[in-house]
Amino acid sequence: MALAGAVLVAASGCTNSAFTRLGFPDPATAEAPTILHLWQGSWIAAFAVGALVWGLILWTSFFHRRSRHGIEVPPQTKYNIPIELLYTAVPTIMVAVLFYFTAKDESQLLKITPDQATSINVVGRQWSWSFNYNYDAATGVSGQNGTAVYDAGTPGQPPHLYLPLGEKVKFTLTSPDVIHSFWVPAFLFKLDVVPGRINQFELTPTKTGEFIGECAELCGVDHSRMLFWVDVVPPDQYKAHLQQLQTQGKTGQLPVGCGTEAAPGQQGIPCRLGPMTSPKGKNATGSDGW
Ligand SMILES: [Cu+2]
Repeated sequence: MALAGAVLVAASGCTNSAFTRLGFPDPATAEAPTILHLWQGSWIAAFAVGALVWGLILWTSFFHRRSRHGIEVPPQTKYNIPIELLYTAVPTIMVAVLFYFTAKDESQLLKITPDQATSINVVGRQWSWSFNYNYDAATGVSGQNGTAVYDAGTPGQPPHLYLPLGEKVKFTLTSPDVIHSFWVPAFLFKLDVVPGRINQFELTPTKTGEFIGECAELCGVDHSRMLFWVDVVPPDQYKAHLQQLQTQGKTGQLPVGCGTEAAPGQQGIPCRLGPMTSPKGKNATGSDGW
């Protein structure tokens, strides 16, 4: 319990050191602290349970060890209903508490708001990434109904995903082949990229820099090379990057992987929004306006 208390004091303070993050990277988005706190809370709960179990083990080892002289067997307890009920109730309560905090944070993190300025479609494919940036050529900024520009990588040349500092970005994840997972460790966030399904989330980068991103779902022979870079830059540099993509001729969007974009004569996998974001579902590519 003393150890649990020490962790509680150390981890719940305002400081954000490598020790109190318990192995997590320094959060680089406005949403990441929520995930960090869930992680720290889970560790505090685990340490509390661990301290209790270690205490009981030591207690029985010291105070109920076999006596040096006697060979008597201590009283054996079998079929004790109150203890059996306790064994069942306590783990159920523990799982319920962990589930409650996880579900609470998850629904907050996956909430989609209507006011984000930037919208990016991330396509995970065997074995690299495409990024379709929503982009309005007329105003030079990304917008909900503007022209899109794109960028794409290969296993040998990981692509760069540019993000504007301090601006909320909506991500739409799609896959044309198998399940991948979009993971940027510095964002403390990971979400599966599932064929036939549209997974969405939002985040607001709070630190400039170049961060590594990777696929976190075994997806085939070159899975380990399915890397990308995340460049968080000031908004004017972000705009300049999109303009640069446009001058390179990378306008329009690369295949999203589902919906109306199947090859001629083929039936595309329908795009379906998850039940969390839309109970009715949506069928056509781009119908939610990325
Ligand atoms: Cu993958």
